[in-house]
Amino acid sequence: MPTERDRIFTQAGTRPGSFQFDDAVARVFPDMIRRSVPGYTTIIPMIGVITSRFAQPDTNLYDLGCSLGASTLAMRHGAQHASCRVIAVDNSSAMIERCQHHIALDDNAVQVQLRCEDLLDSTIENASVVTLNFTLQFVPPDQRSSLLRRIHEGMVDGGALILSEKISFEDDDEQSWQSLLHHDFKRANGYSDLEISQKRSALEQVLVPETLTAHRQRLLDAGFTRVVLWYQCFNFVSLVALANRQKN
Ligand code: GEK
Repeated sequence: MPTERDRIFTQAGTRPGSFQFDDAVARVFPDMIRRSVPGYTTIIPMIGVITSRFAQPDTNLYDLGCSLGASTLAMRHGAQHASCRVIAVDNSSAMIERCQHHIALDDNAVQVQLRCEDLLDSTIENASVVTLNFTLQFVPPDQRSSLLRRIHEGMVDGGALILSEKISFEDDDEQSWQSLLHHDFKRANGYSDLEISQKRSALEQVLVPETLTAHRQRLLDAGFTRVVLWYQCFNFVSLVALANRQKN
C-alpha cells in the first residue's frame, strides 16, 4: 500500500508534549515508524515467527496498540490455527479506521476483531499471545504494573507476551551514545535536525521510556516466569515474557 511521507515536524513551533495519534499521524504512520524506530521492519516479521511458536488452538491473540495493523497481520499469519482469533485494540479512531482497510485487503482463515478502546479497559482472556509493540511506552508509568498483571492473569499456561519498547539507560554515557546513534539513524533516513528535535519535544512526557532492568522486574513481578531479550538495536528492544503456570 502506498504511504505518504512524514513531514509533520518540518515547521518550527511544535509545543512540548503535543504528540497525538490523530489523523495527520495515522496518514503517514508507516513511513514515520519505519524511519524512526530502528529494527521495526525486522521486528514485525519476527512477531509472526514468535506467534507461530506460542499460539495455541482455540485461544485469543491480542495486539494492544495495533495502529494500522502491521503487528496484527504478522500475528494472524503466524498463528497457524484457524481456531485462533486476533483481537486488535487501539484508542485512536484514525488508526482503527485505516487498520480496518488493511485487514479487509488481507485474506486468512484466522479471524481478526478490531476494537477502538483504551487498552487499560480491555478484557484480556484465554490469551496465548499478547503483543505490546511499542505501546506500553505511551501508557502512564503508574498504570503499567497493573496492566501487565491483568495481561498475565488473562493468559493461558505456556503463553507469551511480546513487549517492544524504546528504553533508557542507567549509565549516562551509554544513554548519550545510544541517543546519538538513534539520531544518526533518523538523519540517515532523511529527517532534518529540526524535525528530530521537534519530534523529541512533542513526545516529552507522552512517550516515557524506562530501563531494561525496570521492564524485566515489572514483568517478573506481574507473574511472568522468564524474560528473554530477543532483539536490540540502539535504544530499542524487544522482549518475550513467558507465562508458565506450572513451574518445575
Ligand atoms: C505496530 N503496534 O505497527 N489504548 C489503546 N491504544 C493506545 C493507548 C491506549 N491507552 N495508548 C497508545 N495507544 C504498532 C505500533 S504505535 C508505536 C504501535 C509508536 C496506541 C496509539 O494510538 C498508537 O496507535 C499505538 O498505541 C502506538 O506494530 O507510534 O511508536
